[in-house]
Formats: sequence, C-alpha cells, structure tokens
Amino acid sequence: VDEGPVKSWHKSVCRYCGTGCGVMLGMNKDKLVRVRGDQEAHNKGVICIKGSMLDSLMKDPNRLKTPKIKKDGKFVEASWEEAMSLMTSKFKEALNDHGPESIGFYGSGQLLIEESYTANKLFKAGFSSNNVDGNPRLCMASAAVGYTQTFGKDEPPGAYEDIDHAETFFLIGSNAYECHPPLWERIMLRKKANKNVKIIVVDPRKTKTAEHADIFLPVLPGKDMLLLNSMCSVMSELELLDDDFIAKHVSFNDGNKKISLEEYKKFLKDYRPEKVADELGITPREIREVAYQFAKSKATMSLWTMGINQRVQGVFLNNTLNSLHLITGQICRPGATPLSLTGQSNACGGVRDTGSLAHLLPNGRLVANGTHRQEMEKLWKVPEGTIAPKPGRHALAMFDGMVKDVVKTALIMCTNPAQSLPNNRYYREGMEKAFLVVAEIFEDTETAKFADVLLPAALYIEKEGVYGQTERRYQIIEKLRDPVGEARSDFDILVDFANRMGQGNLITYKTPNECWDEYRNISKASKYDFSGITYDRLKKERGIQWPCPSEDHPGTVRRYIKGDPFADKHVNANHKVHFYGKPDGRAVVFARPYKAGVEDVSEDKPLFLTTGRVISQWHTGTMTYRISELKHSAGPGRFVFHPQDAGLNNVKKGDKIEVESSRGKMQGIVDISDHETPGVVFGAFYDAKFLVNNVVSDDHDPISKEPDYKVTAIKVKKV
Ligand code: MGD
Ligand code: SF4
Repeated sequence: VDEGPVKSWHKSVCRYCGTGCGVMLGMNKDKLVRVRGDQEAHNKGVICIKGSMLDSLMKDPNRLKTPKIKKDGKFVEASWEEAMSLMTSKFKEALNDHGPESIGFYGSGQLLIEESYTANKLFKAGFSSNNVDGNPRLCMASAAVGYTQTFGKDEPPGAYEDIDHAETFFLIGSNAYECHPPLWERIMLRKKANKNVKIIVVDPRKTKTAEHADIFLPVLPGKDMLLLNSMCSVMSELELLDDDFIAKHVSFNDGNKKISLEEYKKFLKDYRPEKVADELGITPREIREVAYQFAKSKATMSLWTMGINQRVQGVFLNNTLNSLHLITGQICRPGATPLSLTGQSNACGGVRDTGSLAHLLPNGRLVANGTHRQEMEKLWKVPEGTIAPKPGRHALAMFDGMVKDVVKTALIMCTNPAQSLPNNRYYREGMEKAFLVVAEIFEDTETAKFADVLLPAALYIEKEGVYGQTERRYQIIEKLRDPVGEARSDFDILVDFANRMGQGNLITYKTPNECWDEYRNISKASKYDFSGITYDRLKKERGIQWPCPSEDHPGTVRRYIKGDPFADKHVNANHKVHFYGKPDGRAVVFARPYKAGVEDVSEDKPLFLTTGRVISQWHTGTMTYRISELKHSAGPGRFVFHPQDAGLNNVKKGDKIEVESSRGKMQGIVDISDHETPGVVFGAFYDAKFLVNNVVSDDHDPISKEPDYKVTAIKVKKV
C-alpha cells in the first residue's frame, strides 16, 4: 500500500538487534513510509534487510488492540480497568498468600531502558522480589559475567571504531555476515583498505562469514575451550607474551586463588596443540598459525556472540577470550580489543546496565552483596533490608518454579519464551499452570496463548525511550505516532501497575524522560556514570557512549585508558592502562580448564544439532515472519544437513524426519546445504511451526545460567 510521500525525516534506532543501527524514518503524518540508514550514525548509513523493512512492521494490520482476559479457555475483550484490576488482584493474592518468591517478572532486551529499570525497581524494591529476569539470560549472561570476572566491570573495553584500526579479526562463534551485517560490512571495508588485514573465523558451520575468512577453523561443537587454551599455550611456548603489559596490568587466578605466571604457564602445558588438535577436529599447525597471527598482529580484535555465550562453558570461554588479549597486550589500543557483539537492541543498556536480572542491581551491583543492596536502598529511598539478600530465579529457574507451582503469578513483557526457551515442552507446563499476564503487540504468539491476561503493547515509535547497544552507546527512540487501538507502552503499563499495587511512592515519575533523569542521576554513584547523557543531548547527537559524567563530556570510546574519566587520574606515559574495576587495577587472567560437555555425540546419538538465526528473521519470527518478503527469503524452518550426512542417513531434501535428543522428539523437514559441516545439523528458531527448541537441551552454564543452544546430540530417522 502506498502511503504517500515523506513529509518529514526523523533520526531513530532500529528496534531489532544489538548492532543498534541509526536509521532515518520518513513519516507522512502518523505513517512510517520510508526507512533508510542514518549516514551520520556509527553504522554510516548501512542497515540490513530487517531494518530496511521496519515500515512493513509498523503497517501490520493484525496488531493486538484491546486488553483480553481468558475465560473458559477463550480470550474475551476487556477494558483496561478490568484487565489491570484482575492482574493486580492476582499479584496481591500471590504476595499475601505465598510471599515475594511466588511472583516474577520476565522481561526482554528489547524493552526500553526506562521500562526495564521500572520493572526492576518495582519488583526488587517495591515487592522485595528478586524474581526479575529476561531473555538476555539466554543471550548475553556469559559475556556479562566474563567481563565482570576479568575486568571487575561488565561491558566491553572497546568499540565498533576499533574495526577501522584492527589488522587481525578473530571471529569465534559469530556469524556476523548474517547476524550483524553492518559490522561485517565495516570489517570488509577495513580489509579492502589494508592488505595486511586477516580474518580468522572459528565455527563448526561453514557460515557466510566463514566463507570470507583467510583462515577458517571448523572446530567440532562444544570444544572451543581446547582451542583457546591451546592458543594461549602456543603463545607461552613461543614467547609471544607481552611481559611488560603482564607485569603492569595483569594478575593470574585459578578460580579459587591467585597464582603466578609460572603456574599459569604450567597449566597451559596440557593444552599443547599436539594434545588437543584431534579432539578439536583440526591440525596442530592450524592452531599454531592462528595463535601466532593473534599475538603478532599490530592490532587484534576478537568478536563473538552466541557460539561462545550459549554454552555450558560460556563464562570460561569469555574469560579465556579476554585472557588472550591480556597476555599478548592486544587490548586498550585502537584496533586491539575483545568486543562481544550483542544479540538484542537493548540487552546491554536495558537489562545488563539497569541490573534487571535475578542476581543483579543497577550499574554493576550484585544482589548478594550487602553493601550494594544498601547503596541501592539509599538511592531508591526505601528502608534498609527491603531488597531481599538472595538472588532471584534466573530464566530457566523462573519457569521451572512455575512447573513446580512455586512461582504462581508472573508478568511477561516483550518476549516469547514459549518458543525461545530450550527444552520447551517442559517449561510450557509451567506457563500452563501459572497465572500469566503477557504484554504483547500480537495476539498469535506462542506465549500469548498461555496468557490469562493479555495486554496490548505500543510498538517502537509509538513510544519513547533509550536503547543501549554493544559498545556502551545510548541512543534515543522518539515517539512519532500514537499507539494503535487502545495499546499502551510497557512503561505506562508498569507505572499504572505500580500505582495499583500501592507503590506510587516508589515509582514517582510519570514519563520516560522523568524516569531517565532519575536513573541517570543514580548512575553518578557508580563507575557507569552517564549522568551527562540527557534526553536533550540524545535528541541532537547520534548516541553517546558512557562513561559520560557531565553534560559537556563527549562520552568514552575506549575504557581503562586516557580519556576514560575513571582511568584518567591513574594513567601516565609509563602506565597507560588502569583496570579500575579491580581493587589492584589489574585485570585477571583465569586458568580455566576444558570440561567435556554432557551433550556429546555417541553411537546412539551420532549428530550434533546446533541452532541460531538467519539474516532475514528476527528471533521467534513474530515480527519478521509476517512480512512477506522476509518470510519468502527465509522459507519455512528446516533441519539443514551437510550432503555427506544426508547420504549417510539416507535422507534427501524435503524428506520428513524424526529428530530425537535427550529432551524429546520432534518431526521436521530436511534441507541440504554445503554450508553445514559433516556431523553438524542446523535448525533456526524463527518458525513457530518448526519448534526446534522442543529438542534443544536446557543444560546451562553453572555460573551464568545461560543455556547451551549450540550443542545437542541427536539421532534422526526418516518417517
Ligand atoms: P522475540 O521474537 O525477540 O523472542 O527470544 P524471545 O525474546 O522470546 O520476542 C519478542 C516478543 O516481543 C515478540 O513476541 C514480539 O511480538 C513482542 N514485542 C515486540 N515489541 C514489543 C513491545 O514494544 N512491547 C511488548 N510488550 N512486546 C513487544 C529471544 C531469545 O531466544 C534470545 S534473546 C536468544 S539469544 C536465544 N537464542 C536462541 C538460539 O540461538 N537458538 C534457539 N534454538 N533458541 C534461542 N532462543 C533464545
Ligand atoms: Fe537493525 Fe540489526 Fe539490521 Fe542494524 S543490523 S538494521 S540494528 S536488525
């Protein structure tokens, strides 16, 4: 439908992924009619196919427009008054009868910062319930814990700008070509501009990213710890360590206590390439080559995402990636840095920075730390002892609590766990049992089906607030039109809910801007200080990177060096780096052993199943799978085999098969592609008719509690 010419252009941010692309939105009155990349933003005008079709999303006629309440198994329209009263009475009932641990909030890295901040404050300081978690647990938790353990602070030291300076790119567990296309384009531009640039890709799949690599290491799923430790061991053996950097800025730890450099080197001996290469499925020579390139390059940048985070050893992998940079001094210089790419638009700013996970409090504080609780109680002006000392339930534990009838009532916002959680059938039992309030933009999502109360949410430019992406950059989305029907922003829903629950004295702000001002002032009391980032500035500038302690501060591109307000007073010509997250100013290199996964192939289950995204689809497809061009581009969900495995299993394209894992069975259709590697079957999770998470294991990292979506052992049979 042609909705007419553009009458005005507005700068905004794409709502989908953590690249956080700046977009220009062409409006005709209240209609979004054109989208293009913002030339002045960090992405320099480049956007991907999903972002370029944001106008189609906003045009969708099938939005949820009124609240609904489930009666006798069917949804019936209700007024906001009826829906909110029922929600309030159910939460009050659970709190009175069963206490704070019987309620929960399950949020999203796509909610605005003001929304996650409000939910977190309301539940932790209003209801004394730490059962606040969300989908970033499935996505970024291992990276967040990894940074915190290594540097003492979450969020990366470097930035996208480092891409323009790097000489070696080490991409591990990242399919940037499909999942962060503008960043991939920036890497390719850098390669074109400098003939010395080398791209190393480590991935069990021969992805489009891998196709462009100078060196591609197709390691077997679940084994990367062997590779990273082996690279460290080569660096140690060949004396590629940066002794000066180590002496000034690094300490070593075995997970329990400090150890010496010599002890660390001894630990690495078990990982000599000759000892581990076979198990990795590559050669010792390849490991040596990659280690040498990493250490000797003028500037090495590591980029990773879910292939590393969504793993039972996710935290150890993150620690060790950081360690590779620390022992070689490939850090805190332009182009030399670790940079974990974020999955969602606001997982960093919205959830990690606001502390909206079960074990966190705002700006890097921990629930389990008494001083941190007291600090937040003071800042939030609630009596000492209000915040419960025990971390709440992480994502899987929250839904497990529903299965076990311990979590009785929950609010789910901006996420679709009935499709996105692993071992899906099990957690759906919990969704069936608990009283669920679901705020959604569409009625037909898998999770909406389990709602007892369904609330219509405003989408994207129907509301206002801030997103914070991968590189600590905060950017604003301005409201450009009213919500459809009776929809309300998640922020308005939360503020209304707070008032109805008698928490009007806690949630005193009424607008996102007032909420932002409270939060940015609170940030002053931390090393995240972004008090200088006002709505006014965000409306004029193309995002600002924190720390940013005053309104005339330009923001901080790289942390821990000159220019970072918290490092400034500690650095000088002789001592250029200061890791202020640690009391001794030293980042920690951990000796982290490899542990064989529970999910390994065997005679009974001879194939690995790995899962993830495709370029044209966003997560569970609720928004992108209804846009015909994007749906057509992705096609229906399939089990994708390498031709060799297809032959061995006697299946061909289009065949119906049954896949069985330790978690259950499901049927699906076969596709064949030589982008897969022998032994590995791929399944994307965007298609609700192909619920791959029915067979994906819910084993998770014991520290970050992030599930391992990447390694499930399966067997297949034709049906
Ligand atoms: P989304 O599709 O992003 O998936 O999983 P989910 O968060 O469950 O869900 C967002 C929902 O919010 C949609 O239903 C959308 O319609 C709704 N929505 C959109 N805008 C708004 C709004 O403004 N307000 C409200 N209230 N609702 C809105 C993502 C999760 O999936 C993540 S983060 C990861 S990293 C995991 N990855 C993964 C994987 O790699 N493999 C497999 N097999 N499963 C995975 N699941 C995880
Ligand atoms: Fe949007 Fe991500 Fe695509 Fe950029 S890369 S346009 S942020 S989906």
